[in-house]
Amino acid sequence: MPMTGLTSAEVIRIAKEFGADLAGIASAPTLSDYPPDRRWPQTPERMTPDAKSVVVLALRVPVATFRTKEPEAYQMVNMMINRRLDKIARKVSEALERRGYFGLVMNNNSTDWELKSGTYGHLSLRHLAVEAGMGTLGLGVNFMCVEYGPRVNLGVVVTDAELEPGEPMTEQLCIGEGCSRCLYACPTDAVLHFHIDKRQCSIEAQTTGFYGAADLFHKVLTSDSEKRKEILNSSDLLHYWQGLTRVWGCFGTCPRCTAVCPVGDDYHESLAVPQKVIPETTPDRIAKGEHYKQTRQQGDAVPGLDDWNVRWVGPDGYTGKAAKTQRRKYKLELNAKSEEPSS
Ligand code: B12
Ligand code: SF4
Ligand code: SF4
Repeated sequence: MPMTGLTSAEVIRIAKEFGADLAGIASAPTLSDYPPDRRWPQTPERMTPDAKSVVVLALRVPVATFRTKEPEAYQMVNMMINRRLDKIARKVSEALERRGYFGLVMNNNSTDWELKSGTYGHLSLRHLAVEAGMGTLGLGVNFMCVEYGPRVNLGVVVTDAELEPGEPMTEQLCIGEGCSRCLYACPTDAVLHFHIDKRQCSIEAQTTGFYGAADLFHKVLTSDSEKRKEILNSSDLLHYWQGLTRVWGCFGTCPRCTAVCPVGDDYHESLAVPQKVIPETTPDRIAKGEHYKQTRQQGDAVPGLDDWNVRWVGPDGYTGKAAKTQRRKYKLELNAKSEEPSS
């Protein structure tokens, strides 16, 4: 047992009191031993050699966001949630300091130029959440938990407090290739086999993100005056301006893979009906899901499920146990609600 006088349960309670929907603890040495991609290690020891534990915070994305026809609400809410996570993280950091420890709040959406040309964060928050025992990674590597499926954003506080870490789940929460709903819904075919095509995803998920902005500058610099005038009058420029001034469209602009994922109490309660049909489904996408299913059944090599990566997907595979427990809990809650006296 760690000898800190501060327990994980206390820290988790504090985080929830400050507004986190879920919280967990990961061990810094374990994170250093198991960096998600060994070529570019995203480890707490790079932040500070004194790191002992990492507090992981999660805020759910309200379901209403996935019941609108246009993605604007999701874009807005994503920005708000990440800022709210920053505030909760700061409060957790202050609470840790009051107890004699430090709490280093990390930016929850920036990337590090030193790590794979600026495509990886200083830490990989999804992997931290898995290490903290809060859930597992899905087919398109979204982090998912029993309560809200993949509809959560994450924040992080690195600390020198030695806290008991959560136990990573060994059961895969993602239903897997037999479901493939995220793959069917993805407008840019970015969902791979427990992996993601980041360039393709960015087209929809970062409409005014780095690649979009760089592309706009490139066009302006290399165009003749007529073409420049055209660019100045185009919607591209408006989007870029909105991205800069309203932090809108820079990231988190595509709700599709998260909206349709059937894992999560929130899905059963509020999304099963509106998200049942996936209009983007095509025969090609169905065939791709079927191909992934066969590949896995035959035991063929899948990089996303290799000996290293399977750790975060769930080494026991999908057994349905977590889903059954979830449905039972959901039914009990529904029954309890219906038995409540009406006022
Ligand atoms: C860069 C980034 C992106 C990039 C790249 C995503 C990525 N997978 O890395 C893009 C623009 C594509 C993106 C999109 C989205 N993102 Co984003 N993103 C980040 C960011 C800033 C860093 C991610 C990172 O460091 N990844 C680390 C690498 C190691 O992970 P990886 O590339 O997935 O590698 C693993 C697998 O792919 C697998 N693998 C499988 N096959 C192979 C093959 C090879 C050769 C290799 C090397 C690996 C590999 O192995 C690796 C280890 O497990 C984080 C914030 C943070 N600091 O964590 C947010 C973050 C991950 N994003 C988030 C969100 C909300 C999204 C979107 C849902 C937003 C949206 N809808 O518009 C989408 C979802 C797309 C998806 N299915 O992944 C949330 C996570 C929410 C969740 N529940 O998972 C985060 C944590 C932000 C936050 N604070 O909440 N994101
Ligand atoms: S965020 Fe959109 S584009 Fe990216 S993987 Fe999910 S569905 Fe595809
Ligand atoms: S939609 Fe299905 S396949 Fe995709 S992450 Fe969710 S459970 Fe897994």
